[in-house]
Amino acid sequence: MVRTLKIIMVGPGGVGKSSLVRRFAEDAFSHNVRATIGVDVTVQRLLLPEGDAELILFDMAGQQTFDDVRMNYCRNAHSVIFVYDVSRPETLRPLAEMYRQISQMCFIPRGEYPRGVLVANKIDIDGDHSEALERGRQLAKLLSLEFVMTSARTGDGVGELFLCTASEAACAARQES
Ligand SMILES: Nc1nc2c(ncn2[C@@H]2O[C@H](COP(=O)(O)OP(=O)(O)OP(=O)(O)O)[C@@H](O)[C@H]2O)c(=O)[nH]1
Ligand SMILES: [Mg+2]
Repeated sequence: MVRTLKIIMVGPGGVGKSSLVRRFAEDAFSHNVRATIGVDVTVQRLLLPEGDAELILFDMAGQQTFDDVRMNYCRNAHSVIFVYDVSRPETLRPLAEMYRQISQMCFIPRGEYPRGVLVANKIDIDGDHSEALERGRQLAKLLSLEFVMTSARTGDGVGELFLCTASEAACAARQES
């Protein structure tokens, strides 16, 4: 049986959400990417230890506020990918508020908390990212999210990210059924 898993990706504008999806789905990367408008949906098969899964990835625009319409895309999500950019540590801060909003509108009403992954992206960019990484790790721990470091440019950590997210989503789907 193929399990359908709904995954949403959120994070501030330009942190690399769409680039991570592209690396995963097409094994490609570009420096010239348009900012997402609304939401982009990508469907991708993945083999998990427990069987075949079909991931439906909702890649949300980062530059728009989380209004009710956008929040509707989050309904019935099995897991959430929260992305920040280690070269712009200020992109971590809004994730706590996004977590709160998504929890309140989509997960708490059905008696759950969001499961998923907090992603430190752009680790290929030169510089000392130790503080940005440590703060990300701490926030992930606080929110009971997995923590994964990635580069959509080189592909580092991208396979691990989607495998980890899909496993979390499969766990949520099992509890549902
Ligand atoms: N060096 C580097 N650049 C990256 C990486 N991921 C994304 N970028 C670049 O960062 C910019 C923004 O990437 P997007 O994938 O459009 O970011 P996004 O989070 O989808 O942005 P919105 O759609 O506006 O929310 C682009 O120029 C990408 O090429 C990465 O891992 N390393
Ligand atoms: Mg995008």
